[in-house]
Amino acid sequence: MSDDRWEDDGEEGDGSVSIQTRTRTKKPSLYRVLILNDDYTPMEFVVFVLERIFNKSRDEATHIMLHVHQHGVGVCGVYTYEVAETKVAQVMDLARRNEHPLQCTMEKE
Ligand code: TYC
Repeated sequence: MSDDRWEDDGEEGDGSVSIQTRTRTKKPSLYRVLILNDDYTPMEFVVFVLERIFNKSRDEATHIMLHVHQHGVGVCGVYTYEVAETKVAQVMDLARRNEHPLQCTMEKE
């Protein structure tokens, strides 16, 4: 058995000693979630999205929004695949429902 939670000296209780194996856990790959600039989405809506979906403070959200407005693209956060995918879908859904062309994508870090 390989379970990293307990120390195991290999003693089986009957005097025999098992061969130790260790299964190393792999760190998951991380993905950047990016928002893209456009000419139509209101700045206030982008700030709202960053607060609501990415848990940013108003100051952080404003900073990221202005960065995207000036440079064309910016990082909202870095997450595991499933979390990043969910956040992209949430942003796209919120944008679509509010009829804004805001675009959000993800890329491997
Ligand atoms: N460029 C938009 C405007 O001037 C604001 C904006 C910022 C839109 C960031 C999208 O990801 C974005 N209203």
